[in-house]
Amino acid sequence: MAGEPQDDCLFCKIVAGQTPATIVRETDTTVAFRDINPQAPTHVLVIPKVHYKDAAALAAAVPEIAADVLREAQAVADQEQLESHRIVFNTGSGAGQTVWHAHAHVLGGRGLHWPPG
Ligand code: D5M
Repeated sequence: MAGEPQDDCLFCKIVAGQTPATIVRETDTTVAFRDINPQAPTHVLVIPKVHYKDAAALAAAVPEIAADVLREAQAVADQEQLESHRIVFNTGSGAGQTVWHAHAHVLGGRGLHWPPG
């Protein structure tokens, strides 16, 4: 069923506590943890606890939880005391998405160039 945990999903396993992660924040609907392959001094992922394959599917099905993810992404930036930061939802393989459970990247702690690659 839509939103239900998927057995083959790495981020569902992090939500369930079956795969370790360095969790920095958690709410009823979201988990934030450090990216295993950081691209900046601060690189945290914020995910919804429900499973949707990408940000577009999440926003369409449960916009209130998409808003929770965005609110928590900003809360991570505040908690990490980032002077400036970038919040990114890679959506689709052409945009570099590799994990098919919606997630926001929070990047900061260094200068960030625009446009990104
Ligand atoms: O981003 C997927 C991100 O997920 C990528 O930056 C690596 C990160 N990743 C993959 N496995 C893990 C674990 N186990 N812990 C923490 N972070 C992880 P995408 O936008 O899909 O390319």
